[in-house]
Amino acid sequence: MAIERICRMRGWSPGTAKHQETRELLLKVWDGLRNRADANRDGQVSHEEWCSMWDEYARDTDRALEWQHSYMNFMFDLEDTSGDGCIDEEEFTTVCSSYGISPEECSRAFRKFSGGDTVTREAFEELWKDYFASENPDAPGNCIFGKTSFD
Ligand SMILES: [Ca+2]
Repeated sequence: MAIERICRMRGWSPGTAKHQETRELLLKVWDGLRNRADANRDGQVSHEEWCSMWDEYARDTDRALEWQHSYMNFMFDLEDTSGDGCIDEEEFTTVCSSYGISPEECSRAFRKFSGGDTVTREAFEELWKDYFASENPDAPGNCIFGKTSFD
């Protein structure tokens, strides 16, 4: 479902190279996730398994698993729709509002984590670590998926 939704949003039709690439990458992410997180091997990742996996990541963000790194790069490339190596506010709002978050909230989120500038891959990586690892509820990285409040 994620593959189809993402490809539809970006206009990548089945059979195109981008569609194929996205499919392969997301399946790799899913395999990596399942190998690491599905502790009881039932083919599903439970809420508990998901949290325990990211908790382990949070204890040492420099030792991210390969799929976690691929996932981070994938999200960056997804949001950098122009492909110029920076995410700007318009790109971010377009992509995140397609998940059902209001464009206003997306803009607020972007301004909070970007400090008003565009976001490079290096900066995104630091924000990503914050999102999963920071104990600070006000860490800018908490907004990288477009939400600004978490209740
Ligand atoms: Ca861009």
